Formats: sequence, C-alpha cells, structure tokens
Amino acid sequence: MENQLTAEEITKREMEFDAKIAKGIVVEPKDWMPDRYRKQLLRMMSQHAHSEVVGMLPEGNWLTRAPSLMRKAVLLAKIQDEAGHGLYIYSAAETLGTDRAEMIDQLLSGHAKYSSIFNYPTLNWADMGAIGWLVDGAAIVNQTVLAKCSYGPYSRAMVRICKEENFHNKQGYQIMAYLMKGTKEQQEMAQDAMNRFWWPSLMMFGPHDTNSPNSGDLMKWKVKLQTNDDLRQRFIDRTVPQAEAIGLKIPDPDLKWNPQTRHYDFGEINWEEFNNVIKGNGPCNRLRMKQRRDAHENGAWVRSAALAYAEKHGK
Ligand code: BYC
Repeated sequence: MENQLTAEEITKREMEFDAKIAKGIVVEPKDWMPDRYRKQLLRMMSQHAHSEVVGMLPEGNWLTRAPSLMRKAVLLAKIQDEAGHGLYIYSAAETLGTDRAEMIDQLLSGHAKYSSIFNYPTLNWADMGAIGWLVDGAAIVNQTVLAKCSYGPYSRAMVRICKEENFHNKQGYQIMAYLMKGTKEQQEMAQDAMNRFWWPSLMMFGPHDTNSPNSGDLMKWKVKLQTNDDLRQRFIDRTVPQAEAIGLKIPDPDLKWNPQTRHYDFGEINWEEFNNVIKGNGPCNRLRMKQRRDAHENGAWVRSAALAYAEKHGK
C-alpha cells in the first residue's frame, strides 16, 4: 500500500495518522495506517494469540488429575476460554492483512514468540491456583489497559477477554485460599507454587522500559498506554495484599511497602533467566513446541473436514 505513495504523501499521511491517534480516535482495519504501526500490531497481537493457545498446555497437564469433578469442570471451562481468546485475537490480527495459517506457521517454525510464562512446568495441583491467580492476574492488569488501545479490533477483543480472565483469576485465588486453609501439606503445596510462579509472572510484563525496543512505537501510537514497568508495579501492588490475606509469603526478601511512593519496592528480576526463556531455552520450551506441532498435525483432518464442509455449503 505504502509503496504506491510518494515519500511526501507518506509523510503527510503519517502526520495525519499521528494527529488522529493524539485525539484518541480509534483506528479501524480499512483506515490508512503506517506500515510500521501495522507490523508492530501484528507482531504483538499474533504473539498474544499464540500465548493464549500455548497457555492451554500447562493447565491441560492437570485435567486428568484435578482433585474433584467440580475442579475438573472448572479447569476444563477455563482452558476452553483460553482457546476462545486465541481465536478472537487471531481474528482481530487477520484484519491487518495476514492470514491465520501464516501466523501459526511462524509459531510452529519457531519464528514467533509467545509468553515466557508458559515455558515453566506445572508440577503440583496448586500450580493451577497459581496460574489462575498470578498469570491470569498479570494478564488482566496488562489487558485492561489494552482494552483502551488505539486499534479497534484488538481493543474490542480485550473487553470480552478481560471479563473471562476475571473469572479465571478468582477461581485461581479460590484454589490457593482453599489450600491455605487445609493441611500442612496443602499449605506447603500452595507456597511451593507461589515460589515457582511469582518471578516468572513478573517477567510476563517484559523487560525494563529502558530495555524495551518496541515500547517507543507502541506508546507513541497508544497501543500500549502504560509501560512494562508501570504495569508490573501495578500488578505487585494489587497482588501482595491478596497473598498476605491468605498467609502466602512472597519469595522476595527485598519486597517492602514504601510509604513515600505508596508502592511496594521489590527485588531485581533474574533477566538472564528471562532472556534464556525467550530465546527458547526455558525448562519447557521444547516440550511446548512439540506439543503444539503434534496438536497441529493431529488436527489436520479437522481443518480439511471443515474446509470441505464450507466448500460444499458455499461458506
Ligand atoms: N514473553 O520491546 P518489548 C494469558 C519480547 S496469555 C515472551 O518490551 P513489547 C493466559 C518481546 O516480544 C496473555 N517474550 O516488547 C493464557 C520483544 O521481542 P520481539 C499473554 C517477551 O511487545 C492461558 C522483546 O521481548 N499476554 O493471559 O513492547 C492461561 C522486547 O520486549 C516477553 C500478552 O501477550 C514475555 N513475557 O512488550 C492463562 C499481552 N516480554 O517481538 C493466561 C500482549 C517481552 O521484538 N503483549 N518479550 O522479537 C504485550 O503486552 C507486550 O507484547 C509485552 C512485551 C508486554 C509482552
């Protein structure tokens, strides 16, 4: 699209686009947009969609071992919701002109990222509580802001997703609270899950603002309305009192309420670990990709059946 325009015309359109964003006007798929805006959005939205889909795997690991029928039904519903979130976001990303099959190819060939958090193993039942409470809790903090972002299809997808994530968050917290009222072994299980998931949950917000190459563009175009560090702080501030209320300890010796800033101070994230995980060397990266590739191959017959049905019925 841009290569049909002269450099002068592009500059003029970019200025008009920036003015539109500054006024808070929402961008819709058929509106003109700078190539870089389209690329940044596609990168972020496809990663987000992949995260929802890969995110089903660590929880799927506990479906057959949930401790009761009720817990199993709730977990199943949550995992199905995550699949739905992936589909909404893939659909929203397709409005930017890239086919879903192409996005999925990028994931399966290892060229696209998904959230670092899903490369950690789920070792005990309390991990289902920690994921719902901490991981979905972090996602809500991030996504509530994305629901006001400048791209219409993404922001609208976020509104519904956030409602469902709130349910996920509460069910996770309820699992943790229940375990904390239980036996010593149950309490230890909950604390163990907390110890393993706390730091990786903080990593979900991405690198420090000073090391975040994409934030400049994304903030300028109001895709991101708050920075990685601001959102991380907001998550910590709201989660620490919740942990204290049920007797869980945050595994951070530097965590302390700061009456001056009215925020919690906290210790430094292990960025070496974060970088290793996003480069593909986390504890479960290879397993997750294998599971996704197998699921994709095993689902080939469903895709061809759906296609044959659509062709037969003219859809
Ligand atoms: N993991 O410039 P930066 C869920 C990458 S799932 C992996 O700050 P940006 C759920 C980043 O992509 C919800 N990679 O990037 C599902 C970039 O690499 P590239 C998941 C990360 O985009 C099932 C590089 O590091 N939520 O809720 O400005 C069960 C530099 O970073 C991560 C979303 O996807 C990471 N944590 O900011 C339960 C939210 N962090 O692309 C729950 C949407 C950074 O240049 N995404 N990287 O190669 C975002 O808000 C932003 O993309 C991020 C990163 C805050 C994640």
